[in-house]
Amino acid sequence: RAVPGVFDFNNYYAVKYQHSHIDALVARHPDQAETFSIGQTYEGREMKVIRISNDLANADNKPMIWVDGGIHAREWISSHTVLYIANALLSEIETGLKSQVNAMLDKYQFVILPMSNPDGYEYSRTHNRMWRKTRRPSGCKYGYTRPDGSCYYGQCYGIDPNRNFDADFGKKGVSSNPCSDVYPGKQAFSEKNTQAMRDFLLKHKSNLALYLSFHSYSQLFLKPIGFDINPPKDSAVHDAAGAAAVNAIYQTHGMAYKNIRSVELYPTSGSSADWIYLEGVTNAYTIELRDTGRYGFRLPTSQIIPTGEENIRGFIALVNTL
Ligand code: ING
Ligand code: ZN
Repeated sequence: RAVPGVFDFNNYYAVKYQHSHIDALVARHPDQAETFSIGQTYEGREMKVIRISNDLANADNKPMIWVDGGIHAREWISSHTVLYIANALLSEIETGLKSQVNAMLDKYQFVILPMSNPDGYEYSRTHNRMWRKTRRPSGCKYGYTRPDGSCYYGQCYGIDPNRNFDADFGKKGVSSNPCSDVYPGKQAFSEKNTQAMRDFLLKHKSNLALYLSFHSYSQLFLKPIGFDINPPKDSAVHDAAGAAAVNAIYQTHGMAYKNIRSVELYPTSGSSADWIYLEGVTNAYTIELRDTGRYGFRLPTSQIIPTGEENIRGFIALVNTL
């Protein structure tokens, strides 16, 4: 199932290698794939997407499906699962799904961002495996800044990108301490990586059939919204979409993913899915991948392929509810 000479899904890879894999995929499928950057990060890395369509010249005639991963640095499985989905859409792998994949390509174009927080991911690879946030200096610990601007208790780094979107910004499931893992930033979209996503998604929002964001871990299909215990007006659509996805996932390897509203996990403000939902995109979801805590963020490489296998099937089932 590995991609000979190009990418095998038995390892976690550096950003550079993930990006060159996207280039290799595009080179192998010039009439079905293209790549471009939607912006740069604080440390200057590209926000590199792969766009997949069977009618690239007129791709905007089809409704768009957006998939992202890697928004949290330590959730390594998420970007690799998103790359797995991109490979499956190009029938590099999962050739048994070809007719279902091609049926999706007849209806939709796919814009895929495997690595939406590359600065944090590289920091997690090289300095602190449990890093979650971006890497921009964010303020002083507990907010204690000297008059000259220096810090009493130390400099903090990073903003939680999944608290940095403009949805009930700064209210729930956040901390005002810039050193916290859930520091949302001074204002919504303070980070270059979330700005890049905002600008691209807003430009295409009227054409967006699905927004899907992969995280880990806990095995959950998370529906809007995170900051209100009352179900939103589209909850029947959401329930059906989630049921289809978790059922297809379960059929693959017997892994149980729960279908819940994100507020039922814990209340949160500022998530990407909630923001795009409030912008009018009805189908906006987050999937928390394997596992349920045994390995947590340090999911063994032997589970990359099975996680990909169950999630391409969940993805197809989800798209078929749209
Ligand atoms: N979990 C998500 C988080 O940002 C989430 C859960 C997703 C909440 C979407 C609300 C909306 O906290 C992880 N593991 O990051
Ligand atoms: Zn996450």
